[in-house]
Amino acid sequence: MRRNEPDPLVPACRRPLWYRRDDMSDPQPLRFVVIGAGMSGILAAIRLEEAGYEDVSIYEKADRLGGTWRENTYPGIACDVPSHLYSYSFEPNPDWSHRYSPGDEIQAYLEDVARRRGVVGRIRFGAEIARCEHRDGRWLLETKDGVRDEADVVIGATGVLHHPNVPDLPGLADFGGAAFHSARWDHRVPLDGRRIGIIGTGSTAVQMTAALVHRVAKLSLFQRTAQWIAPQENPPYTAGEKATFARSPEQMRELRDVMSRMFADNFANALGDADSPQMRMIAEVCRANLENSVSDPVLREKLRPSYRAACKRLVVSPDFYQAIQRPNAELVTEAIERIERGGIRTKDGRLHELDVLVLATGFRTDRFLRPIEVVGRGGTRLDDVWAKRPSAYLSISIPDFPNLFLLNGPNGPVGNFSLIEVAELQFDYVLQLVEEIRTGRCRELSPTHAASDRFDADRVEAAKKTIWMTGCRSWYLDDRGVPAAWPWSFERFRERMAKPDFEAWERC
Ligand code: N01
Repeated sequence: MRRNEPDPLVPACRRPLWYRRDDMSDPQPLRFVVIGAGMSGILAAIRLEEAGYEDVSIYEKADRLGGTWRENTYPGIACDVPSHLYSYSFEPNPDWSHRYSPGDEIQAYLEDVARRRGVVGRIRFGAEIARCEHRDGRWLLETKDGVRDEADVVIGATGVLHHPNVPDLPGLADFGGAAFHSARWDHRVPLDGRRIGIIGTGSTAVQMTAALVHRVAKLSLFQRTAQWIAPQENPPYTAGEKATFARSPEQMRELRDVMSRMFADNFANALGDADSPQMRMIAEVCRANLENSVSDPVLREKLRPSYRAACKRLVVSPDFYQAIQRPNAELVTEAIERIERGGIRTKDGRLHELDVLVLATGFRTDRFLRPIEVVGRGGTRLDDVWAKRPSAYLSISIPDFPNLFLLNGPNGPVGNFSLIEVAELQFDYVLQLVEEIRTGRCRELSPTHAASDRFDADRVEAAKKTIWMTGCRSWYLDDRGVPAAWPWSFERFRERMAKPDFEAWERC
């Protein structure tokens, strides 16, 4: 028997005695637990309440909501999805300061929406779910502190870019100054006039470099791999534009729709076809940006990637190239030998003296619900099912884990679409599944193994054509080098999310 196949000795759906009812048509009051109070968890709570579900609790391990936007507070943080698109469709915000607004505005927006929509009262802060077990048709949950709860339906909204990737660099613990990961910024550490080292050249490091170089005495950027950088202007919205938005939410919705279409047509949809004209255009824009922005030919060659643009998650910046050319900035391309008390020693023997060291080294992107111990039907353990790599049918649900639905789960449209839009579409789908349970048409829902395997095989096949497989290292790639992301168009995602394909779901 393959590990993921159901144990034939365990009935597929166990219906507990208390559930046996003659009249299956009576609506059932369902209890929901949402894990995580970030953008997706807040969305789930709002949409559940709108749908008439009253028994909803959110468990949040931190003492504040906001997820990514609570945790990432590094200087220069902003979202590279336009703000009117990176907003809930039902909560347009006329006050966005810029086309791409800074992180603290997004955090304030989420807090404001959660407060006004009555979500905050549902959140149990400082409560980290450690275990979820599906037993006798219900989910039994337990926090790290031993608090127990039960639910009919669990929504996993634990995020994608959440667990910091802290590299195993020799001597890291010996560093004499302040050292922290970009998602654990220590705001007590003074930066002005000091020597700062940044390891990494992803979106985070690029934003941080541009924000810090004016403040510090010296900025050393340690580059393992060069990045293609697309120029991106970020104009502020004028008072007049904001007033127009406030008067006319309809106009904001139209803007959102236009942005969504443009984002999909000009960029996101084209990622699935490495040979598309849009990919060629993006390559040309990035190349011209490098040629026109960097005057020193030696530095320009150091900054020139050896792979195709958008193979890694495309980095956008209006000012990184200017920042790295400032006299107090240095791009270090020599590999890191070790960290020492006084700074970073590179393989050429040079010591780069530092007061502050920032690890802009990304995230462990294969975690999702983990480290929560999740035990599904018949004792199936998620750790075993995901031992090689995480997977989920349509990125939403896993065979043998009934009534557990993920938002922004494995292999979804991460990185190439607005994750708010993605989560909204996913939740529409989940609500239709839940409706089956509410109306008593079934008690448990999980995808069949066959549907899940087919989805995975199709996804892996389609991934071969994507730009992500054209020869680079990136956080999109799984242990086999296959992009763990939705390889098709956004339209296709929309279509798949519009209505559940019930033949792919085991209902009992
Ligand atoms: O992380 P990354 P990120 N020694 O994984 C390097 C979103 N985001 O935090 O390329 C030396 O992209 C690694 O090197 P290499 C967005 O989706 C969005 O920057 O693997 N270097 C790489 O340069 C983004 O893609 C926004 O060779 C090491 C860097 O660290 C995602 O978050 C802003 C190393 C990691 O880059 C992650 O971005 C910020 C080692 N041992 C983030 N280990 C916007 O909306 C790793 N690296 C704009």
